[in-house]
Amino acid sequence: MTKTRHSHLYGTIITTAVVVFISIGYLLAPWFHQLSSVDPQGISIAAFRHARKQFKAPAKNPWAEIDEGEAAQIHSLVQQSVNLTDSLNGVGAGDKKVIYRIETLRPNKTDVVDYLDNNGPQPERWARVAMLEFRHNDAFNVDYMVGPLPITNATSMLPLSYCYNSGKNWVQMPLSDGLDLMAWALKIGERVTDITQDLLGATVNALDPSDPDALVMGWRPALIESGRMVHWLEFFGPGMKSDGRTLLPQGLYVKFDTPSTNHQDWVVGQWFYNGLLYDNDTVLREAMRSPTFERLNLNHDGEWTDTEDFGSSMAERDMPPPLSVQPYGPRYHLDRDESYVSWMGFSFYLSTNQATALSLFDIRYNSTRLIYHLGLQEALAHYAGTEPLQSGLEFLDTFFGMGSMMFSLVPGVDCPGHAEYLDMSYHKGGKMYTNRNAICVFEFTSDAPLQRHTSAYSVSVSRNTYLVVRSVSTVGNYDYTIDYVFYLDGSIEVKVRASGFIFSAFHAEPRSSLLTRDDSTSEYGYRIHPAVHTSMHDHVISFRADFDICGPNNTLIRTAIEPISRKYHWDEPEVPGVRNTMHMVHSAIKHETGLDWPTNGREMYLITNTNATNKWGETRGYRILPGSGISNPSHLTILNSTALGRSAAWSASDVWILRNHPDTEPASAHHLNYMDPLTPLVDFEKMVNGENIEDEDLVVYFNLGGHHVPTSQDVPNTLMHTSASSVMFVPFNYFDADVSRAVRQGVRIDRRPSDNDHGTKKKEKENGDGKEEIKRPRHVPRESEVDGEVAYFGAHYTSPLKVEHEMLSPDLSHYLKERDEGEVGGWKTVRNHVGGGLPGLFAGKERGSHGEEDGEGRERWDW
Ligand SMILES: [Cu+2]
Repeated sequence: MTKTRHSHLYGTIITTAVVVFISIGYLLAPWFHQLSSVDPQGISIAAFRHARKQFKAPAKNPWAEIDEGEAAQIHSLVQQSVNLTDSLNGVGAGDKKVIYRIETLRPNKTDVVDYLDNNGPQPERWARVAMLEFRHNDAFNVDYMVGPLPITNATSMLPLSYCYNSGKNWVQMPLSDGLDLMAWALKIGERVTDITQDLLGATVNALDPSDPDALVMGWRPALIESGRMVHWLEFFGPGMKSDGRTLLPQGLYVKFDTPSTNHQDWVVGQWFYNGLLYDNDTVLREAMRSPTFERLNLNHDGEWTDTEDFGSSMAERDMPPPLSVQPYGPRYHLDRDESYVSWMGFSFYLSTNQATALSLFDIRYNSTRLIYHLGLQEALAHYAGTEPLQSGLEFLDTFFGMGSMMFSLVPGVDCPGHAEYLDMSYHKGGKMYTNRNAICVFEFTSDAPLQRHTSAYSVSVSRNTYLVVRSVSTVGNYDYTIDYVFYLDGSIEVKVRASGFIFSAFHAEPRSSLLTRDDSTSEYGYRIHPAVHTSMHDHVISFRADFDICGPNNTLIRTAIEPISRKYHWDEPEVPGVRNTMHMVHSAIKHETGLDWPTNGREMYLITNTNATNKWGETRGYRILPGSGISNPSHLTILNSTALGRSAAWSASDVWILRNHPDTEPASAHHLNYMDPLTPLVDFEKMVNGENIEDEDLVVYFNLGGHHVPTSQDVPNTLMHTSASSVMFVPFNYFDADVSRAVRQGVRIDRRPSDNDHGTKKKEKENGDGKEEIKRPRHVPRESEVDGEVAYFGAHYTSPLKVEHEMLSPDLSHYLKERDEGEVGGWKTVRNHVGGGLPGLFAGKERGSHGEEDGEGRERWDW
């Protein structure tokens, strides 16, 4: 072997070794039995395993959630100083303050960047403390900042308002306690037992909310204004088994007016039944005595609301399905202490929040930051309908806690059997809660290849393996599965899939009439049961992406793909006039604005750094575009929603591009906007104020979701593949070429007849066929890669493996349990203590606990 040849081969081996080292995990030895300590390609499994075990984040996670020790310190500090603190009008006799939430106040971007990029000091750690403050007849949620931590003499407690563009640090709550309202509602319900028994065939049971035969009352605000709230309530049918309460509206409604938090001021308003308003229950009773009064069909719970069918059997169902396995263990690296992940060139930190669930921070590719922050902001579901409950029904789900409702995932089903899990911990009402296995991380190989090509000489195909970070937020009737997906080419996808029970409308149909189709009611949905209608609604789910493409200063380029008629001199004389063709038109967006996804994909939105070019002189950037799903993610259909007020202006467009003020405008929303829609803490509309956005730090807000018009196929549950939407960030001249080439795994198969087959190749070589030489790949596969005419790039399985049963069907008997350290082999149950669904939505719904305790042993509505 010549020196040159030797050097080349040496280089190849080094390169290949590095690539293989990165791309093959030989971990989790318990799952792997057949492999010797050194794999066939000469890579030490032990070394890889060691490296993975030793893996450490490059820095402390600056966004880590407050831990139990910190929370306890803060709690006692605030308790000591609570009477001294007064941001409002003074504490008087009978007034009260309750510590509600303690969580991390995320540090300023400038401080974090200095820490991560310039070896600057670790950013100061501060907490956000939310207090419930009761003053006379009014209730307030007041936000404070406490820091720096750990607590010393330098630690102070200050009003937190710098990150809210209202300038306030408080929200007046229209109710001091939602459970009070619910209890009152049940009392009113009991007062009309004769009416409900007659019309609905059942009664409420205020004494036993778990009574399986009792009616419950669902609720929506008709008006929220300066501490006043007007509510419409509807009776819903009994049905504890399936949790399908939202499928059981019964068509009797009552209005409540609560002008203050004082019960003495509360007034029962009109009643509504079969399209008619009744001034009070007495008037309704009188009407019911009339022989012409029409009683309507009812909805009864039954098998139809059950999500599961354990009874049916067929040969195919009784065979287990194909599943993903990971016999050598994961290939990503995870530092659990810092919630830091690295995979195939990507790295990022994870951070959780009670309202907004999971966020990713400092997303880098090959150590270069792409995105500083990527995370959920708010999830809106806005309904419409012909009856009082549905007509203005809207939910801003962070109010209920998209993070605290990240319930435990079910291994092997929510995520593949080989996934790893992280917990979600949070401090509320004086207690630390942990949702076990709330986040899963796993690699998955798609059924479809990443790349392929068949040439005359060979076929080459690469696997599409990607990394997923997943969590599910179950907010009442709906389950949102949120994925952050990383691809080998540097692409990132954010995807939301919804499942769970729809919130249905009552279909008013007299009992005397036959089941007929009524065109007038198909304006808002479709009939799915004798007295149930689906209710059209829009899901608009806001995400924030703080891009830093080759540095913080970026420009959004809008590249239009347009038809054009142009004359080209070479066309003559055959084409004497213009040629009808197309071209691109590039323009920078100069001012903050909202954009919609262009029809026919005729424009590309590119986040670029106009000062950074790739090897070819082209501006480096990432394209933002709708990804996979059922359709383009949509914005809210309703214009200037009466119900939303100013609380969710971000829902009006698909995408927003804003000048980034990461410290003073860190979010598009606040989870208490729901309670103060006219003067919200964070008013997104104010953030879009025409600032110049060329060559500035930019932030992109984009919406996922869609127009959901449920049909009979949404019963009993909406299916995820019919309700998925995603947005992708795809490198766009960011790299010099496709970077997945270096990390992907696949195979090239020589399609030419082998030497043994008629000696064709030998003849070609002998003939000195130059064309053949040029066409042949120049990479000389190592011997270990070559199996005859089959050349693998990256690793592949070389021998049979034993797959542990645990990977195929994880042991779920430990679900919601954790090992009791004091007892060998003992498991103790840990429940997700989150109040059992959606307190405040239904009175009488929950089995057991309604909500959190307020620290005085009293149950309180989960604000
Ligand atoms: Cu929906």
